[in-house]
Amino acid sequence: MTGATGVLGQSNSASPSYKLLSAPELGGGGQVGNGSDIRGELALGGLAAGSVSRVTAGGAQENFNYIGQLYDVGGIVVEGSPSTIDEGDTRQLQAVATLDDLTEVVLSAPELKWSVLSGPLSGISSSGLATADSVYADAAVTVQASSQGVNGQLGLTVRNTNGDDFGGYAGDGLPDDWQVGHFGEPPNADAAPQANPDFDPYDNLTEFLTGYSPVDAGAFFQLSIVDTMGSRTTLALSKVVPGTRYRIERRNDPAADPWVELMNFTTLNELFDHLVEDPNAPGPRWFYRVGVEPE
Ligand SMILES: [Ca+2]
Ligand SMILES: [Ca+2]
Ligand SMILES: [Ca+2]
Repeated sequence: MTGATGVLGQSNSASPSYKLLSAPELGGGGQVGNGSDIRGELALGGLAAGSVSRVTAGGAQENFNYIGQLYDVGGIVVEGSPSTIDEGDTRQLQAVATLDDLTEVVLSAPELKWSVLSGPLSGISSSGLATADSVYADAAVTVQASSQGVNGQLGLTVRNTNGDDFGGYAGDGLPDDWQVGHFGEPPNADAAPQANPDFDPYDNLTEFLTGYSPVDAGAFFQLSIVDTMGSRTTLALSKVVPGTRYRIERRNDPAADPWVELMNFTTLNELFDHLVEDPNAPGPRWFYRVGVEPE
């Protein structure tokens, strides 16, 4: 027998002036006693009603149920199903102790202590309700339940169900995992959509939409004319990526004409040096531009 025990009054049970009565009204964790000279704290509050005995004087009632069971917590198993939590959501956890007589009891506060060992949980309530933080990618967490110096642990996964909700990177139109991958966890002003920390021609949002690194001054989207034959012009887009819509526009007089859309398209695969043909370019000179937007 080691450690604290969960039953009080056992030393008094042999006294002729006391009787042990079951005490279902006590619930878990309460302080019980006979009001004068017997008093103790339950060491573990999750025992089912009726399994904790109360010492009382006089013996007005004799509803014997369980008396004087002694136990140690041999092990704790933490249960929670399913083992995934969507970010921002909650999951009810339960800690089950196996006692040294091989019975099992569900533990509860205050004898049971919850803690988050690692991972993005904002906390666990005293009743075992775990709340997941926002994440930028699926993330593992480990929770622990402790009682009487015995620990039980459980691994859970917080699922990333919203790609743009992570801390200081939330709601800015850039995927949080892309921002964390290039700029680390927030806050980082360099990660803002309109920032251009590599001082190339394009801001971060454009770099993302065109599939280029926002931290490499030598890597950025380029549009070029690779061939002209009469009114037929071939354009090259340095790279096209899935998830982005490309819009090709043309005009003749940059001072007077509006841009006219020639085509727009998306791609299923990342392609380099993607060629686009304009078969009917008018006039002695003309200009092109390409716009990008989320697909
Ligand atoms: Ca998220
Ligand atoms: Ca974001
Ligand atoms: Ca840039």
